[in-house]
Amino acid sequence: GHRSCILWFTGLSGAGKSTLANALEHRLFEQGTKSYILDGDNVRLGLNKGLGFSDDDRKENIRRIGEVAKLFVDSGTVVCTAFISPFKEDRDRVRELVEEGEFIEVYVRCSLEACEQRDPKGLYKKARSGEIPAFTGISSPYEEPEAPEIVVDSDKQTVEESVETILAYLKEKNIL
Ligand code: GGZ
Repeated sequence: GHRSCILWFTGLSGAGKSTLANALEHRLFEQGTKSYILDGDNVRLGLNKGLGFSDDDRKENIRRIGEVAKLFVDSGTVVCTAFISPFKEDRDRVRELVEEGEFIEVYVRCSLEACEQRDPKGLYKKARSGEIPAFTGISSPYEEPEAPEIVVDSDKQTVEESVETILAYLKEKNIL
């Protein structure tokens, strides 16, 4: 058996949140742990269709995701969320929704330079030219976590190393 929790991945666009969440889910599946990923693909296109990238919309985006994540915890699932979630206050509010120890903030740290170099979708280029307004890291803020449970340096560690770091934390806390 295992305890359920929220693994809350936060970081810049292109830092590797979804990649890490997917690699982790693969490992959890292999060991028989029920997990689920909430990300832009299944949330921003559905439940949160209609929300954009203003400060207020991001806040509401994160609030709703937090509530959904809480439901997953209630159902006994390890839920991984992969959203920029740029505002500390909004992340802290999600933390307050669940029991002590059930909210695990995973800071996927990566320099803006490295994210911009990767630019897998060409969004940074568009942000620089002004084609995309209020882009995180360029024209909209990202507030770094002050006391995340886990930090992974995605511009220095491999995906596998980062996954091992997260698994080790979950085992140490008797979640797995
Ligand atoms: C940041 C944006 C923006 C703006 C579109 N700012 O790399 P991606 O493409 O796949 O991930 C980014 C995603 C961010 O959505 P989130 O729901 O994670 O953001 S937040 O937590 O702040 O609500 C990026 C794309 O959407 N995208 N416009 N202006 N990212």
